[in-house]
Amino acid sequence: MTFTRNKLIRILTLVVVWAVLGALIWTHASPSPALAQEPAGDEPTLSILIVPEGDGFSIASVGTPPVFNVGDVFKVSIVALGVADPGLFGGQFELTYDTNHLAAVEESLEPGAAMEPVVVAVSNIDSAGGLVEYAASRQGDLENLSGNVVLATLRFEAVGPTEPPEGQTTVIHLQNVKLGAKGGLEVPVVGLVDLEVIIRVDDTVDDGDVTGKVKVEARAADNQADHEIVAEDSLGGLLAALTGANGDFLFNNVPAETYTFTANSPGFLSASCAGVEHTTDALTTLAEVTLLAGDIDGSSEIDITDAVAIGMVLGSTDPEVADLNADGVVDILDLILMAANFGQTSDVNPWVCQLPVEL
Ligand SMILES: [Ca+2]
Ligand SMILES: [Ca+2]
Repeated sequence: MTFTRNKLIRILTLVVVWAVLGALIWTHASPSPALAQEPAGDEPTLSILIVPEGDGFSIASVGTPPVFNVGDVFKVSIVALGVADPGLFGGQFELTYDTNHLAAVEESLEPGAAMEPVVVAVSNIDSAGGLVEYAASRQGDLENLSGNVVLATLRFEAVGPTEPPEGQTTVIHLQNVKLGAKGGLEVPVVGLVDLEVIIRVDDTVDDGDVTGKVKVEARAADNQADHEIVAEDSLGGLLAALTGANGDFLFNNVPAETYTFTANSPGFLSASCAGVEHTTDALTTLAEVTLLAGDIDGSSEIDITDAVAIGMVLGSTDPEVADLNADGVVDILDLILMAANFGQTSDVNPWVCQLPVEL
């Protein structure tokens, strides 16, 4: 069966969270290296928990640590568990995470509902450094909160696998925690419980392909081999493909991403198409493009430099980039092809690879 896939929120059932919660409470009451000290009295434990959201369910496997697939997005709560009298009015914490495996989702850091109305003093996500900073207090003449208090929630995307080796985890780590009650009284915290998750590459579903056609001016329909198409994803990853004799190309098993496709062929003006969303299991078909003749030096503009480059090899019967029409000689016909496009640039000649959908 097919689950709704990437970019959708991946969910645990309430049952799972209660299992995790139960395990934490059990841990709290048992000798465990997870806690630096035994609970003494009524001090709360600050924990990072995965929370259920929506009605979907597609976590790769249930258990501790939870397992996600690359591309999954999951929500966590930072929860003060077992807050007793006098209660809690505000808190600050930092989270660190490994950016090789996880990305905090921009704008997703929010106060817990019970904290409202709330004054948020610090709410930062440092995506490059893998750091989240948060500090917030309830606002006005309100009561302290007790029990299990959600300070804040936040979404993470699983961006890189932790396996192999099997069972290897990545940690979302709590640090610099301070909780307080009304009147500015510090609430001691007895233990900080990090969240470990496993991230896998989901190899149960084939990625979809990307196909299309690239041609160049002045050459026969069956003489369009070896034009290069480069696909660059949003993180700078590159894929490349070459055209066959009729200009058709195929990228096999392309990860779901947003790509910029650029078509190149020596002597011709390159053309790019940005913002192409490729979904995992679908075939993406790009509209055909014909590259303009004359950019001999590959500078993305056709200008006097290209004219000079043709002039320097005029009459040559050696294989030359300047033999634009591929008839085996560089001559006036190639110069005419180039001159007709004089002044054109890649910027003003994009590859319009996604045509509007006709209704
Ligand atoms: Ca040029
Ligand atoms: Ca020629």
